[in-house]
Amino acid sequence: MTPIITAFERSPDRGRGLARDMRVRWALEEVGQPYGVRLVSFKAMKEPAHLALHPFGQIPTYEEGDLALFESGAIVFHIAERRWGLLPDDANARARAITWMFAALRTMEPPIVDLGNAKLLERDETWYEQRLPVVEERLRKRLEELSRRVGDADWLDGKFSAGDLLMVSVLLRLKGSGMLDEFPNLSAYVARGEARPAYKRAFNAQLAVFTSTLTK
Ligand code: GTB
Repeated sequence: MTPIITAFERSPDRGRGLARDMRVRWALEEVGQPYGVRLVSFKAMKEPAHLALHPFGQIPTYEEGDLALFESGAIVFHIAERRWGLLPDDANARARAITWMFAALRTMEPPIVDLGNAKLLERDETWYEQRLPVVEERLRKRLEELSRRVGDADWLDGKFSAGDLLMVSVLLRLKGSGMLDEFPNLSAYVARGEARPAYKRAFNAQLAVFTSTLTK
């Protein structure tokens, strides 16, 4: 059965691949699983049909037969569990890869989202100039720690895994902020992720959605 995911009808990132359907598309491409996409408007996301799939009225969702999932991390994990290519067979290596999935989503993504939100939503606040360096410093500390661990390795723990897929996905949101450039090994790590054929296919697919909306 071909899984169906949801994505923004008009992504606010203008096709830069920063919305969270991108990581699900990438995972599906890595394992060679064809998929369909249902595009949803901001209005439709808050209506009962979509809320039945996603209690918080967001994208992405994932439907496969009578299974419906939400949360990009859970969806990537499901894909990685069901199909070969994103999690090692060895039990300990698999547990470590899953640990990196959590690290990406729970340790790295929150300060990255905080920085984006501060710049996007808090610019006009009187306390913005005081808060921004605090948010940046908190994130910089995490990046330093991650950079130290990655060192000159290609991937987080041996072969590319779902942990790398999620880590690269969350770090990509820093492109253009200048913060990733402070850590050349992390920039190179992200570039290695972007160079993967599966990443490129996923990126082009979500970009095609944006470019098609330009001609409508
Ligand atoms: N924890 C959930 C998950 O990982 O799946 C979070 C899902 C989520 O945040 N979805 C966002 C959404 O549906 C889209 S990805 N937002 C609509 C809403 O909440 O009403 C977040 C996102 C949006 C836009 C950009 N951008 O423009 O750069 C980047 C990321």
